[in-house]
Amino acid sequence: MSAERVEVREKVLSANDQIAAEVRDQLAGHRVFTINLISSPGSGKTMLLERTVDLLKGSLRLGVVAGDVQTRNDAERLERHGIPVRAIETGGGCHLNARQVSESLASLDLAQTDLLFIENVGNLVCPSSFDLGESLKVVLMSVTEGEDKPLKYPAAFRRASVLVLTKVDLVPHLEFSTETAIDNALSVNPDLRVFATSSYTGEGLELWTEWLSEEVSACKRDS
Ligand SMILES: Nc1nc2c(ncn2[C@@H]2O[C@H](COP(=O)(O)OP(=O)(O)O)[C@@H](O)[C@H]2O)c(=O)[nH]1
Ligand SMILES: [Mg+2]
Repeated sequence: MSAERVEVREKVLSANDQIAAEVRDQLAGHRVFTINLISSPGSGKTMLLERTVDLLKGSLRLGVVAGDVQTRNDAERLERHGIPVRAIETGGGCHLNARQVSESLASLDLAQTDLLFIENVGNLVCPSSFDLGESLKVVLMSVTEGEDKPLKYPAAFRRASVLVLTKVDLVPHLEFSTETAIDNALSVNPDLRVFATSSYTGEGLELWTEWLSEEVSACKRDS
């Protein structure tokens, strides 16, 4: 990258970081635990959210900000589950930025929200560089993507606190080693908490939603 391009990129990132810090303060003020979901397109982010919302909406007040390059499809899928959802269409952008999230939050009732999910644009590279003011990042990886994705796209795995391995129901049909995939992810980031899930069979979703509930409680206690 040329020196000029590096300078422009750094300016964009620092402007984003400033807005992200404001978003983080705003969310902390309302004690909203916020998750930024990152993965390649089709890894199962929206379906995981649909299942998660069904399991948690009786006990927690939920909200979703759903980003995509184009269409409101994901937002519409999630709205059917009876929770507040805001869609962001980036119109070509390969990631969400903090300003877009900040604008979406303006029309959400944060005082009535315990847990907010941000579904980032499907992309394993760009979203990991842009802080959105979230409490933490969760990276998803489906078993159909191959075990080496953490090695090829390390930044997303390094910056995440949690890895959700998705579509484990398909493992019997694939040449895929769950153990190797998880070892690869842990070699990039030994602190990753790992959940192996299937939104089709429900495997692993209880552990995932229990962990989310505990984090929400900790967020209320600590702030
Ligand atoms: N077999 C299987 N397919 C899944 C699972 N979760 C999602 N899918 C499928 O994967 C595709 C992409 O899912 P989607 O949630 O839209 O992914 P996103 O692009 O990351 O939001 C859809 O065809 C889903 O039916 C799963 O747990 N098992
Ligand atoms: Mg989606």
